[in-house]
Amino acid sequence: MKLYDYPKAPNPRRVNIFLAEKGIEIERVPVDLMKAEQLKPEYRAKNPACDVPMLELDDGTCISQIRAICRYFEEIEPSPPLLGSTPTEKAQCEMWEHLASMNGLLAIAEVFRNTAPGFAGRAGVGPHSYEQSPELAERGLHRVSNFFTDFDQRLSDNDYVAGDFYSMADITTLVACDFARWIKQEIPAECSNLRSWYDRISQRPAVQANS
Ligand SMILES: N[C@@H](CCC(=O)N[C@@H](CS)C(=O)NCC(=O)O)C(=O)O
Repeated sequence: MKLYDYPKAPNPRRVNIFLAEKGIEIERVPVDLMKAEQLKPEYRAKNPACDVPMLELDDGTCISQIRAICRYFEEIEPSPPLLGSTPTEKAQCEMWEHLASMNGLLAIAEVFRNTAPGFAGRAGVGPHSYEQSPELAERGLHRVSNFFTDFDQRLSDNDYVAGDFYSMADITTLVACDFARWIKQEIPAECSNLRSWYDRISQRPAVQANS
């Protein structure tokens, strides 16, 4: 198996923390996003979504999209469980991981990709070209602010994002909090629940090893 990776970017980091938590070692193939290697024909033939990370199995099957990649590893290496253990936990994990992706990571990406000069004409991830939109960037900033307050509320009576167990929902939320620095945002001082959760989760060895 090979993991096509660009560890400096937030989305590959989610899988790298996930694998470190499970103690899985895997061959990495670097895909340099700064050189647009994700758009090259050889890579596009394996992953039409033109993004990283991407997992290539020994039989040549290619799996992109983080949820699919993590699902695969959870099935082949169930311990420790990172996508929940019971039907309820699994649903809670999926629900909160989805919310952290949509309202955290994607809101931050909306600001970053619609303002950074290097992303002119590349405001969306993937094979298609999109022009930058200042309105989307402005709206994105409001969304990021709401992400912080909503997740602070969630953590006011839960030890972890999905409930009382550590999961992929925590990994995605932590990566979103760090990614927010790329747009000069950080967890507001008044979000004390989110802040103390962040301090606790960022001490985990798997997170430290991928910081
Ligand atoms: N929805 C994708 C998101 C992956 C993604 O956005 N990856 C970024 C790096 S953080 C990427 O490959 N960007 C390529 C580009 O900017 O063209 C997933 O779940 O895997």
